[in-house]
Amino acid sequence: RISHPWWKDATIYQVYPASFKDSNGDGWGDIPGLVSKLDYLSTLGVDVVWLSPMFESPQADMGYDISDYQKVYAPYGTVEDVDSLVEGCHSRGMKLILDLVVNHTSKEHEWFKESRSSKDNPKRNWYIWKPARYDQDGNRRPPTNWRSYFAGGTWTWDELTQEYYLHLYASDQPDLNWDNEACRQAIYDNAMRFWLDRGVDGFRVDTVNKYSKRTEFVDAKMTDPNSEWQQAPEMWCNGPRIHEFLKEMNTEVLDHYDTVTVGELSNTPAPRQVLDYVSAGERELDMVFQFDMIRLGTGDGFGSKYDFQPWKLTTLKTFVERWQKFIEGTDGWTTVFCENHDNGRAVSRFGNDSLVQHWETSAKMIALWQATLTGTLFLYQGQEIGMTNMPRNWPIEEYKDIESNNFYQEAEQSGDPERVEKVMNGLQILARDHSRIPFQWDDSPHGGFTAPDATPWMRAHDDYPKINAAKQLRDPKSVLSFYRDMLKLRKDYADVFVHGTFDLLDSKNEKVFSYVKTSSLDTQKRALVVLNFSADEMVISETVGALIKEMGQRVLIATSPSLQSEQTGDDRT
Ligand code: TEU
Repeated sequence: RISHPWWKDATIYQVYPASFKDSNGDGWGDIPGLVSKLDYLSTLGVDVVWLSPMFESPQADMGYDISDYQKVYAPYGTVEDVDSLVEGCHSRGMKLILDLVVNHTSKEHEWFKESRSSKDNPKRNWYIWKPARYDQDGNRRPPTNWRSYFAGGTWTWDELTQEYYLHLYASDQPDLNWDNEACRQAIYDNAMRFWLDRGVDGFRVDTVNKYSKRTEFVDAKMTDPNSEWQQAPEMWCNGPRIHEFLKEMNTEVLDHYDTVTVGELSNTPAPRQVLDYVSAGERELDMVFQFDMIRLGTGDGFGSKYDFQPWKLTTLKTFVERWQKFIEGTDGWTTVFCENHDNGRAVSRFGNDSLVQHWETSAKMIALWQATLTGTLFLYQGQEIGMTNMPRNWPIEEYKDIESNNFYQEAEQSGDPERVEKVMNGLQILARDHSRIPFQWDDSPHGGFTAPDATPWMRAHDDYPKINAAKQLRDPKSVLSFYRDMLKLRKDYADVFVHGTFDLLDSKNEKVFSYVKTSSLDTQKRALVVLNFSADEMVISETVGALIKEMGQRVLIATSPSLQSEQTGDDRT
């Protein structure tokens, strides 16, 4: 037995507080609601709960705009409720991690209010302020032409002090200036130590590669001729001091606690660069989310994110293979995930969500796929019951996300109906809203998420009578039961599934995804995984057929009942 840090074998379950469980009938999920479901999570096989931001916030970006790191947004509860949550997790042998959102704050944070109050305020340099530029006609222009993630530019003019401030996301989310030492110390104290001292076990670190901006603030090259704003991730991702900052965060804070960190690395595409963040020897982050696969289907540029691009299974395989293999022979670690609060539902994107036909096998296939991959496994709330995207016929008014709304408005303002249609189609598949609708607990009104007479902050899915946790808990063959079985199997054969090596088979096959996992302890111990990503009945390929002969026909687990019956008890291998 090799001993690993606890978080490598863990299954981590993401809870989006607004939409998980409402205990007081105000239409918003809350921490007491989450506490009431801890037994459900523990029975499923969850080891760690990751709670998305529940801090004080005006909710311009659903809590990713924090106005006080040490307070809880009142509809979610209180700091004492978080204490009960920590206690509730720990008493069940589970851990709790929070979101660490410190690339930016809300514009309502006291720090920003002070910073914007005058040019000589001591906190002026806690944010990034720049003077205007003026064009030939004397018109005021922002310092650069950068496009923000949420459409529009990255600079907002402040009348009082006559300068622009930088925001990579909404103008409500000014970027903190990590180059300022006092600002970094305040972050460590307010956003980190405060919660670690209360027993929290670590953080999911939001937008972690964006703290260090490049020192020269120059225009990005024109990639979108239809817009005045140009994408410029190279100006702020993986900047010059980023590794210094992350090392400091460890020596100053994390090293003094037993924690786990998982950082979000959008726009860090190369394995070598990713390793710089997650190599254990570097002491920066324990693991990261790399975004290649989760971005499948999105348009190439910032501005075209919702121009849906059909994708091929072979591309998905390439991404999975790359991020499975990049740690081989290194001291790095990887993660496995196919859903979160920023993306559409996996069964609707990677599988088939037709309730009349394929939904159930498809959701189980995704479980089988995810639970047999190497790395720390992350599940997003509702994935375990196969929750699907919002119905296609829901109008734009049901989309509440700032990003969805900004992209839609931008299309409308273009005056081009085709553009509007294109963006709407993209949103119907990819919008962040799909994962944010209420959790479907049972078949009572609003899927049992809130009181029957309450108005949930987002509408519950029309299909909750068919897809809900209560129904699936009663059924040993349900998607939920399958997830529970898969999580157990993953633990029983952790050397193969969590820590094993990955070898892709039939890389060119566009319908079936097959691979072999080999134990990290004994290379004779192998598992063959065969996943039919198509709606067609497929015949086993020659390569797979030969392997089945070589390995013996012992079926460990299958999504199809006929295959399942071939399972041979103690003979399992
Ligand atoms: O997301 C950052 C990020 O890298 C993007 O994937 C983001 O989801 C957006 O869709 C870009 O188009 C994190 C949070 O997960 C997200 O919910 C926040 O909106 C964002 O940071 C800002 O804090």
